[in-house]
Amino acid sequence: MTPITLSPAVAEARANGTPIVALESTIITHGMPFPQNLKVARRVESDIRANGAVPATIAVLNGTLHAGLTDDQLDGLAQSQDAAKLSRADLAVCMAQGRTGATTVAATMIAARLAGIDVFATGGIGGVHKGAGDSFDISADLTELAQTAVTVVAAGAKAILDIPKTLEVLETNGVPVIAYRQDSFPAFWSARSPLDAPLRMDTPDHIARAHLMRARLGLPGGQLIANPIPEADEIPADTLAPVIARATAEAASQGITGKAVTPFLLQRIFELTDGQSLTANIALVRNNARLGAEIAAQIATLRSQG
Ligand code: PSU
Ligand code: MN
Repeated sequence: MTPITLSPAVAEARANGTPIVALESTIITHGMPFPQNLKVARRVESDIRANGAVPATIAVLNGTLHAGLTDDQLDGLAQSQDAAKLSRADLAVCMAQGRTGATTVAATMIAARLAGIDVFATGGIGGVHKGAGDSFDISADLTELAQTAVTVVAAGAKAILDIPKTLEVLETNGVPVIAYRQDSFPAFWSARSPLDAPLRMDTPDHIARAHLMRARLGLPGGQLIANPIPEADEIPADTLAPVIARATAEAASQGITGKAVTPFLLQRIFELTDGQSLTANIALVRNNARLGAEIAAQIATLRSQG
């Protein structure tokens, strides 16, 4: 038996071919503070429903891998102080020990594939950290994109990462990086970065067709759809640059390493901007959820046409 438990709503959607969008949970436990994290998680789920798809938030609760959480489960996770951060390496260990953990982009992709879900929406992906030449800190999200066939909608990558190196690693791994309706690779809080994305698509239909074509070609990995933050919600890169520099320097001087690096930086940036970064974060996640629902709907339509 497949080791994943579908919520009744997700199971019904699977049976009927209704579009589904997977959501990660590390953004809830390690990406935003309570209670905003719970509010955003609920809001993003309702955005997906409003766009005709079923949300499937992924998490491990007491050893069980879930696709689709009840509101009580979501609430419990948002308030939990000791949920682990689960990437590819951690998933089986957490389940074997009967523990609770939130899934990163990598682990959410693994769960989505197991649950038969094609599309996953989040805020930002992990990538190659600044200083990776010394630290070797490269997120397992990048290699997951190379091997797991899920289309991931994100707002590009945060400037806490080395964006040129992140794009190089994705290229080496054969991951299509597709900017949505613009040429520039978006930089999370800013709609544009100085770099162009290698690919561009302008419609959910084309993205859905490329997703299905990869399967027909027998290509194992996913696609990264880089969806820019709406311009009204942007924070200029200049405003955040000193904040990011300070947070990165603090991480180094405090000896933060491994999987603690990204949560540390996200938390410090939230504090150093008095929560301003969160408003933009919420806007871009909701924007990604909407596009994810549109892509999932197109995939469902194309499948039903055979
Ligand atoms: N980047 C963000 N927001 C996030 C994360 C990354 O802008 O919430 C989270 C995601 O869950 C991502 C994970 O998969 O951090 C990457 O962690 P690491 O760099 O340790 O692989
Ligand atoms: Mn890392």
